[in-house]
Amino acid sequence: MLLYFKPGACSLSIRIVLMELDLPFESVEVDTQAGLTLDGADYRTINPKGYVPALQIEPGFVLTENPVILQYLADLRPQAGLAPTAGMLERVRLQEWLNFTSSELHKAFAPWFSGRTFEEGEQSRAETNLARRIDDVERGLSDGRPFVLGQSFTVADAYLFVVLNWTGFIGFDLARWPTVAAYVARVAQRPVVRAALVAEGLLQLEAAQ
Ligand SMILES: N[C@@H](CCC(=O)N[C@@H](CS)C(=O)NCC(=O)O)C(=O)O
Repeated sequence: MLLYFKPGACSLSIRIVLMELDLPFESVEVDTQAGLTLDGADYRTINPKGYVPALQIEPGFVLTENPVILQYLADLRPQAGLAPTAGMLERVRLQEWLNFTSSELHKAFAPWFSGRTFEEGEQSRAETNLARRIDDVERGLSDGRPFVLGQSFTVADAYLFVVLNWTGFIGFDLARWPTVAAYVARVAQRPVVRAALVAEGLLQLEAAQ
């Protein structure tokens, strides 16, 4: 498989899951602004939508959309337990978290990643909206569960962690949400997550050991 990614972007969750599942893959970095892969290909010929992630499953078959790729991968190795079995209520709960992360939390970061500077009042509106979505995560984890579905790490945690980790990039302090802050720290300690961060140049190798 071939992963098209941008360091630290939501495509990092696909890398984490590929590595958690020990699936062989290669990766190609994409400059989404320029619409080019780092090896010089026109990225729109690979993913006409222009964003990452894209995962080439086999020659001629490219899958896009983070929540879909994550579930596809989890279902390749069901024994790893990264997603409950399709058809079970717990699987629907996983999809609920994936959709929330994608359409609510991820998109709440969009104002910081738009490439333009904030206009008057815009940043505080964006911060209020982001805080509301982080409130939702705090509430979802408030019974003390270590991961979103309970005791074990799933693909929903890979995606949620990557998105929450952007708070560090934009300087948004998680101190108001102690459960969320502890969750991010917990997932960041997973050896595979640390290795994935190293692979994308987001963590020094020595710090990961
Ligand atoms: N709906 C898409 C959203 C993907 C997305 O927002 N990708 C961002 C990085 S996290 C991106 O490539 N942005 C660059 C761009 O849109 O040019 C998915 O779930 O995969």
